[in-house]
Amino acid sequence: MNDAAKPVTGPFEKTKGWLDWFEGPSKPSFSLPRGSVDAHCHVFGPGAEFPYAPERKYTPCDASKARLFALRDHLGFARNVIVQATCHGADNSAMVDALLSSGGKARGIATVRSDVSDAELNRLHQAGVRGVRFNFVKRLVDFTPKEELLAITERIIEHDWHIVVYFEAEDLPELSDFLSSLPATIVVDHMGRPDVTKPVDGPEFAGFLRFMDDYENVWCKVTCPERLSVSGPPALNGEKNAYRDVVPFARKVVEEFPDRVLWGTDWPHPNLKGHMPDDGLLVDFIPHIAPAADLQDLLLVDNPMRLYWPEDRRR
Ligand code: 0GY
Repeated sequence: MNDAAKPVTGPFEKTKGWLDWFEGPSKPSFSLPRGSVDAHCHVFGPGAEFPYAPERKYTPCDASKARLFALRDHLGFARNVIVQATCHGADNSAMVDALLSSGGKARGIATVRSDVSDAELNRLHQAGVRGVRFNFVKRLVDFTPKEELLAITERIIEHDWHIVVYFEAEDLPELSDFLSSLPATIVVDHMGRPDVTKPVDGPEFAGFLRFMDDYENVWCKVTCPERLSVSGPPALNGEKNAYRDVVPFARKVVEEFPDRVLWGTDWPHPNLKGHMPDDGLLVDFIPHIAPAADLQDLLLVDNPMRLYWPEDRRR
């Protein structure tokens, strides 16, 4: 129940209308396979310790590493991939601090600039960073020229990192040549944000599927139904069959590209507007998009382990 507003510490004030993460999530009915990875989540601050970036587009409530790790254990995940949130800009301190406190159970995706030093890249790698995020969503970040993104790519490929990309569906046609030219694995956030009111077999989503089909280095996070859904129902009040309008999209990607998909909670769910999901019920979304046990194993264990912990893979 979200009855008490959660704080932001330090000299900050939450963005007006900010929805705080859900307190007391339910226990999922779906039993996650052993060794499951939450491959998309964030930490926010705490602001008093890790100040939010001056260039940020929103100010969240704090969402600490301790809360993230408690959620991991409660839901039944073994590991996390912590993605640098835009509210921290290119200061990766909060994310790195979480990685270093995780006992090896978290890897990270950083935001860096092309003038990042070798020493800093080495430090990030040692802490568990395995990729960078290129964010093209205009409401979240200022524009970064493609030359700068290429220069960053050149810096990170020697570490064998990959690139997580976040864009809106309408921007894929303009971006696809650029993204497919990058000499690294590309992981697309939230299925490229499809408009789920359009048909799953319509031209827009077909374009995304073709992009994945054409480029074997492109992976996809089948995440964020709570962000993409229009007709719900939301993962609240015991609803174990939530976000039905998103299911056909995610299920299609899982079934067509079973060894290039990842899943994550997106906790603490920045910038949601209508509701804040119960993360336990969000986990109950998984068997609707990956109904068979072999698909669940790939989505939740084998694929993220291959990308983030190749040295610990079970096979
Ligand atoms: C997400 C989604 C969002 C924000 C961020 O880094 C971020 O600020 O990722 C969003 O507002 O869509 O991927 O968690």
